[in-house]
Formats: sequence, structure tokens, C-alpha cells
Amino acid sequence: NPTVREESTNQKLWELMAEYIDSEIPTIQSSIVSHVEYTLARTRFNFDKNACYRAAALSIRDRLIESWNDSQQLFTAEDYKRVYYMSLEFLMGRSMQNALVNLNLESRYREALEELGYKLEELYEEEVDPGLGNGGLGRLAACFLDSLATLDYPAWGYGIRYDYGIFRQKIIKGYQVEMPDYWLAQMNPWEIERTDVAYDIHFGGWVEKKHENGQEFCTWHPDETVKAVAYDSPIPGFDTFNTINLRLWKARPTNEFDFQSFNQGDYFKAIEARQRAEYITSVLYPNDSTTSGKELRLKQQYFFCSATIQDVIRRFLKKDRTWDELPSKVAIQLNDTHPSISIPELLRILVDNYRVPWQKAWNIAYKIFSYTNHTVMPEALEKWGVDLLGRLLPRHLEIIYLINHIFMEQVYKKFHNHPQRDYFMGCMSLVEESNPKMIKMANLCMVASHAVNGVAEIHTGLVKDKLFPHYNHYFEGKIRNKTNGVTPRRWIHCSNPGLSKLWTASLGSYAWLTDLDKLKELLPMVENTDFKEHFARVKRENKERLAKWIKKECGIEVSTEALFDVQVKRIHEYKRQHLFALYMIYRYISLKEMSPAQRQNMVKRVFMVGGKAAPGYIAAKKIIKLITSIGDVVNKDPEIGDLMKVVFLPNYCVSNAQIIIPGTDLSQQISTAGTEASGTSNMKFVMNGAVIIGTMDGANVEIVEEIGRDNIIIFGAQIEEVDGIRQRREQAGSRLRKCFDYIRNGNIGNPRELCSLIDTLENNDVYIVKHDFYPYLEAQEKADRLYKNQDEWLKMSITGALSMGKFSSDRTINEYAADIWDLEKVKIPAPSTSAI
Ligand code: B1H
Ligand code: IMP
Repeated sequence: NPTVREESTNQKLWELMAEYIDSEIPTIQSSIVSHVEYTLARTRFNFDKNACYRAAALSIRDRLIESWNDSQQLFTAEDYKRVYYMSLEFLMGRSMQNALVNLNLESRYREALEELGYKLEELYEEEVDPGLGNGGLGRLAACFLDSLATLDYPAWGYGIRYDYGIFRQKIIKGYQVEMPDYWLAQMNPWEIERTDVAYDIHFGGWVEKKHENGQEFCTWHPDETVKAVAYDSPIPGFDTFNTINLRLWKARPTNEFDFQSFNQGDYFKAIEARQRAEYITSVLYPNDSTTSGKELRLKQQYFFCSATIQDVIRRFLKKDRTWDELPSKVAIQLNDTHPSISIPELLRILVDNYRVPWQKAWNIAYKIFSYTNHTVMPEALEKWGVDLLGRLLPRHLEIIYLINHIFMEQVYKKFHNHPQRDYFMGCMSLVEESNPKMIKMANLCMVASHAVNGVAEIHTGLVKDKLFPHYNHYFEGKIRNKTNGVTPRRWIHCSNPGLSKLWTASLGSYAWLTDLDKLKELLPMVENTDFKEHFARVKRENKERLAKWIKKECGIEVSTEALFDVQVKRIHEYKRQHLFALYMIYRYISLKEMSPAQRQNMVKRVFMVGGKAAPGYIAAKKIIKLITSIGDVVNKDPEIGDLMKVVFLPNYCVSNAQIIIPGTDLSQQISTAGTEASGTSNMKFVMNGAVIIGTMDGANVEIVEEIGRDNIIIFGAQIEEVDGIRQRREQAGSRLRKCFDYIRNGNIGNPRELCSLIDTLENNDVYIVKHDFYPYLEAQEKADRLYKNQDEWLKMSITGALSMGKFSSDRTINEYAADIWDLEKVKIPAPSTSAI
């Protein structure tokens, strides 16, 4: 059973590790036992699987802390430039397997635990899945941390330690029900609380203007203060000793008592006010791709940004130096506009607290910050009312106005003779002249960052031409593309061990895990029968694992002979789960109309949909109900049997994705062209040998380029056609009307509930479902045809899986480092054997 690093590219490192590891099993066991006894205070009388998981996790964390300390000490001692990835979301998923794989300890732990009477794979299942993110944006942040660590970059992630992550989704009577996700109910064995790393965060109050040596600065007199306390989680790289940090902030009341309210005798009211402090970090906002506009959300954002900027500055000031050096030591990447209040916060600290002249402070901030845009959809672009901003963060609002004033003067100068000058100024202003006035946070990021990027070629094109055309003209070259990627360690090696073994055995090394392009060397093998059969066996086993999971979670029996047709992602009209649902209805009606002989010829299908709807998003919740209603009818139809099943997969999350994706044959990536910025599950599916049926949207476009048009099923309107189709206001064709009527007549679900979905499609079909339905039918027929020829299907699926090198997040991160962060790698030396 080869261990991961047997084929390490770094021979010396591997020898050191091997030496260290050979004497390992008793060490692992004694570490686990010691945690059982002293950390958990358990005895053999109350020692169960979960306790074993926690003890094992703590023993792994001990190792992580060693390499974490080495890494951080070296970064500090050598004074390397660091990148800070700021994100309100980190959708990390479970840690144990990832940590063991990256430390090259998985087989050792398996053996050590077996002797203690536990199965490692069962312990994995004991871990809660921390869901501190909504979807793609948060998971991207997690993949980026894995790549940053693996590629030896000195990097940190910064985020919020929410008490409640994304809600747990239950399906009750076909409806989504949201349950709180209190993921910290059992202590989190991966984190280290740092009560000594804490900062005061202020809100409200008023601003006093002062002058000193001809320079203006301000003193902020806030009326509310809370503390931010740091919690660190070590993030190990793969095949390296580099271990980076994810620092999450939790809100606490300050220790200074508010004597006034206590003295007024209202003891309970005063305690209550202190408790409100902790409320700031209690819950993740569950909206994907829309803004909430809520005061608490702005408080979360500022709380997080202020703590992070204070921490970064403290680290910088440990050495005696000048502010000019800051950009050579610090790069900050803003994951969307959610952390954008960091920009005025850094400026405020420099100007007001350290008396740095404005122009100098601005130049520093400009070089440090860069911003990633993840969507061009208007409802997702953050704006904050100036009334709310002014009340909560009076000094920051002033700074934003100052930035805008100076910038508008420059725009005026540049365009002063241009007939459209005033229009340009209106587009580029940070202030929207609405009532009430709003601050456009994307514009703030655009003006104050030295680099702005989109997340796939087609999306970056839209950012340049549709979202920010005037800025793109004004700041030539500032907007660039960085196509997203995913980490092959979690998304191939951990979630698909069978496929990982096949790749490794065929290549003779694990090198593909850090150089995914290497898989292309195996392309000639698509003609090799043994290889193809092995690949097919892996897929079958993954389908069996998924079928078992479905039986357990949904109580539905599905045949693994059927084509597994899957759409898992947040529920949103632009992602068009209802287009998929309408196809299911169409297929069911067709099957019912067929003779038994005709049915014999049909490909069996299991349709699966999974994903969460934002709790306030009514149409999305109706789409869920539509799908569960189709299942209610189809699944119990004896005439249909295994020909068709419809399953709603509850509570889609990272750990479920790791089972669902490897078991998929056909992956639905069917957003309206121009709406999905990138998508990242599309990449994971192809890497795991699924065939995509999809539109020319997001990263699909680049997947086509990489794997070839013959290995993907593309359909639907192209981005250039979409506006025209929308304006034409087409009628539903007869086959689609039949599906509409099926719902209207009450054959599926309750028409009073579901009709509004169809009415929207008939009257205001923003996402051109009616138009794309017909090309979609053809594409689905093509999928059937291809699947019937298993050899052809296998060729497509294998060629795709071997051609995905571009979509490793390692490629993405190297591009950010070279083009945006100007960041060098740091090789962390192996620990001396005595230290271990
Ligand atoms: C993406 C979001 C998002 N784009 C607002 N925008 C949020 C917006 O809580 N909020 O307020 C949360 C999330 N998320 C996604 O980012 C895109 O839709 C995907 O296409 C893309 O792959 C992903 C990562 O870039
Ligand atoms: P911070 O950068 O001060 O937040 O420290 C993070 C970690 O880096 C510490 O816990 C230490 O492990 C390491 N570290 C920080 N400063 C030093 C230093 O001056 N010498 C060596 N290690 C340091």
C-alpha cells in the first residue's frame, strides 16, 4: 500500500519523513491515548468512537502545531512578504482526512487505530462538517488555502468564527426546513484559542477634527466597543512542511465595565448590553449571490476587517521600520466586496493613529489591496446607505467621501472636454445619487485596489465591458482574469480514492497531485481495454457508495445501472434547476406515452438535485418543492420502476459533495449564459469522470477548450444572443406547454403552490428557460445516445478527467502570486529529527 510521498519530488525530504514515520505507530498510539486520558479525561469505561475521533484529531493537531510554528517562525525571522486572504466565508469541510493526507500519515493512522479497535474511515464520519460559507465563493477560499500551503507561499487566511454556519437543510413533506447549525457543540479539536491576540473594535459615536503641523486628522469617539479574539487553525500543505494559518475572529464583550449603567443600578440591563457584543459573530448570512443590506451584516464586516487590519499592522510593526515598506511586506486579497471596509480602515489607522500624510497612506493602501469580483448580477453588488454607514462608522464614511472627492476631480480633469463627462462621472462615483444615497462598495474596491480580477475568462469580459466599462478605460490593464480552480488533493485524492489509485498506478507516481497537467500523459491509455475497465469499475464502486448513501438519507432505492444525472449547487433561478425539473416532467410524460417495447429501449435514469435555498428566497423554495413533488409521483409509479427515479439530496454540503461528485455520470451545469461567474463544481465533476451537459457560461467555456468539444455536451443560447431572446418574449412551444399544463392540472404537486413558477416563465422569463428548453431536450437525447454506447461514454469521461490540469487551484494561486501579489515561495526546512 504505497504512501503518498513515496514518489515525492523532493527525495531528501521524503527520506527524512520516511525515517521519522517508520518508528511511528507506537508514537501515534501513545499520543492518542494520552489525549484520551488527559485532554478528554475519559477512561475505557466511557471511551467511544467520537472520543476516539477527538483524541486522534488532537494528536494530529499536535503535529500540525510543530510545523505551523516552524513555518511562522521562519516567515517572521526572514521577514518575508505575506499575502492575507480576507474572506467572510471559508467553506472548509472536514479536516481530518485532509490533514492526514497532507502530512503523509493516513496509512500510519489507519494502522495505529486498527490496533486500538477503530476504523479510520469511520472516525472521519464523526467529524462535524464546518460550514462557514454559502457555496462556491467560500469553498474557493478553502481550496486557495490548500494551494497556498502546498505551494510554499507565506500566506494567511482571515475570516469570522461564526457560532452558526450555513443552516442544516431538512426536507419535510417535500419542503425545505432550516435547522440551526451549532457546529461548536462539541469543542473544535482543530482550533487554538488565542485570548492573548485580541483587539478592540469600535462602532458609532462622533468624530473630532484636529490639526497638527498643517495636517488634518481625526479622533473617533465611539459609543460602542467590542473585543475580537483570534482562533487559529493550522493548514498543512501537501508534500511540504509549510503550514499556514487560518485566523478566525470571535466577538466578545470588553473587560471595561460600563460604570455608568452599572452605577445607575440596572445590573441586568448592563449585562445584557455586554451579551449583545457576542451576537456580532453568531451567524453566517445564508444568502448566496444577494446582499442582505442588514445593519448586523455591516457590523460583522467591519468587526472582521478592523481586527484583521490591526493584526496585520501589529505584525508589521514588530520590526522597526518605515511605512513605505508596508507594501513590500503585505498583500491583501479581498474576496468580493464583503471585506471592502478594510480599505478605509487601513487609511484611518495610518492617517489618524499614526499621522501618516493622506497621499502617502493612499499610495500604500493602493499597492496592498486587490479585489476579486465574483458576480455581475445587480442584486449581489453590495451598497450601503450613507445613513447607516454614517451612524455606525462615521469616520469611514468621511474617508470614503474624501476618496471619492479626489477621484472625481481626477476624472473631471481627464474628461473635462468630453461631451459625456458628467455621465462618466456618475458611473464612476462611489456614491449612488439615489434616495437615500448609497455607497457602491465594488466601486470603492475598483478605485482603491491596484488589481481587480474576474474568476473566468467570460466573466472577466463582462466585468470589463458591462460592469465597469468606464473604469476599464480609465485604469487600463487593472482588470485581469484569474480563472478559478479546485484542489485535487481534496477533490480527487480524498473523495475518490479508487481513481487516485488508478492515476498513481498508471503514472508510477503521485506527482500528478501537485502537477495535475501530468495526467495528460495518460491520454493514450483511453484505447487500453484494461485501463478503461479499471476506470469503469471505479465509477461503478462510487455509484454504489452513492446509492447506499441515498438509501440511508432518503430511503430511496436506486439502480446503479441507471445513468446518474446530477445537479448540486445553491438553488437559484439563474442556475435553472427548474429547467432540469421541466425536463424530468417531459421525460416522465414521454415514458408514460410509450409502449412497453419502446420503454425497453430507454436509458434508465436517476435524476438527483441537491442544494440549499436562501431562507427568504420564495421562488427557490418552490423549485425544491417542485422537484420533491415530481419524485412523489414518479418514484411510486409501478409502470416506471427503475426507468426513472427523482431524488432530492438533502443538506448538500462539502462532505456530501465528496460522495455525490465521484458517483455522478452526467453533471448539470445549465445556467443562462452570462450569469454564472465561473462555477467550480463543474471542474470537480469532470475531474471525477462525469460528463457535463451545460451552457457556454462561466468556466464551462474554458473546460470545452481544455477537454475538447467532443467530450462535453454543450447546448443553449450563447452570451451574445441572450439579450435579444429576452426582448423577443417568446411563447412556450407545445412540448413545454404540455409540461406547464401537467403542473397546472395538478398532476404534480399543488398547482396553487407551484403555478407562480410557471407564470414567471411565461411572463418574465429573465433566464430564457423557454428558449433554452428545446436545445436542452436535444442535448439530453444526445446524452442518452452516448450513454448507450458505454465505450464512447467511457472515452469521453476518461479524456475529460485526464485533461483538467488547468483547473487545479495550484495554477490559479501561482497566477495570483506572480501577477497580483508579487509573492515569493518559502521552503520550510524539514524539522530536525530530535525535534520530532
Ligand atoms: C459567487 C457570490 C456571493 N458570486 C454574495 N457571488 C454573498 C455573493 O453572502 N453574500 O452576500 C455570498 C456569495 N458567490 C460565486 O463565486 C459565483 O456565483 C460562482 O460562479 C463562482 O464560481 C464562485 C467562486 O468564484
Ligand atoms: P504573530 O505574527 O505575532 O501573529 O505570530 C504568529 C506566530 O508566529 C507566533 O505564534 C510564533 O510562532 C511565530 N512568531 C511570531 N513572531 C516571532 C518572532 O519574532 N520570532 C519567531 N517566531 C515568531
